[in-house]
Amino acid sequence: MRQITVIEHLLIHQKASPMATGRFTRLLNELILAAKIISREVNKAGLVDVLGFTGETNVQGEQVQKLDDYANRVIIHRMQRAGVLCAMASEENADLIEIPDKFDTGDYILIFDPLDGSSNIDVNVSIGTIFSIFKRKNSTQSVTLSDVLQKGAQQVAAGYFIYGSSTMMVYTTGNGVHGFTLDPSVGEFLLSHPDIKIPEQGKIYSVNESYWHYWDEKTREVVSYFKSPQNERGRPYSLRYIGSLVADFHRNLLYGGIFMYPADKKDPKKPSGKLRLLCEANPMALIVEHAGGMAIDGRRRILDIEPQELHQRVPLFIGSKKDVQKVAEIFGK
Ligand code: AHM
Ligand code: MG
Repeated sequence: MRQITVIEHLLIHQKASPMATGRFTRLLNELILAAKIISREVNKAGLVDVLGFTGETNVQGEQVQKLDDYANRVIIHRMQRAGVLCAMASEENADLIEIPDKFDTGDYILIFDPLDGSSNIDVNVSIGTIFSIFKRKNSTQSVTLSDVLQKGAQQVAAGYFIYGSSTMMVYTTGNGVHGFTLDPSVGEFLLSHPDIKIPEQGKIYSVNESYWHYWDEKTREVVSYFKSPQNERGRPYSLRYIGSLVADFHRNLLYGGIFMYPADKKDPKKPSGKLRLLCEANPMALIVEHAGGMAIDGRRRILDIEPQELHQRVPLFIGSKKDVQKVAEIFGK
């Protein structure tokens, strides 16, 4: 069987598309290389203790960094030099990341969460890198925050890397959702899940139910629906919650189901839920919609929300179409 890499797939399937420009291919190539480096470090995470790298420096005399910080640096370092971006935004950086004058620039904007779910690293649970790509609106002036604060529907591509039992890349440029698995022996992501479609109705609900007491009545009604033997499915959905968005989303994308991170009152500083619109909700929403699913904040389509700030948080209900429609129905009553 012919093995197809991400870039080959992009070129074969999008010949007529503006995404098949050398610049976009370059962007994706650099991002993939960054993810391979992160994947290698994630896979070695457990060895740090075994090998006795307990102090500030490792045997090479290098600083031992927290993995999320490491992943952030790898992506920024590589992507600043790619010559195709005008700015980046990371979950780990408070402000826009500019491209230094000494490097070439382009019209693309990259927003990313370098290592989502990183609190799970020490217990060998899957984590991931999430990315969202826009084009700037106006290329004649210097880049500003308003170039980055575009609604999710304007994304030209989005995806994630999951560092799990294998490392996978799942992405869309608006032409289907495709999954590639890293073959460590050849060092390439090879097409393993072409044209992913999420089942129209799922069997799984994923939510941190311990926040029940911090939820409003509608949210409780939503969660009660999925647990109820009297729901439209006629039996309770199974609860699966890893606490790692990429892993929870990826499972539900393939098996069908709904992931929820509702607004809650547990932290008065974050009344709109925990997940970030730009680097978490938007890219997952683009993927789910192109796989036939839906993503809403309860009432609004995630991709239609006009962002007001870089690190804006948003309630998220995402997954199989019928399940998300049910949430919209309950919130709309
Ligand atoms: P992080 O970006 O700081 O890693 O937090 C995001 C993670 C998501 O991966 C996951 O869905 C969520 O936090 C879990 O939060 P909670 O522990 O409140 O259920
Ligand atoms: Mg995150």
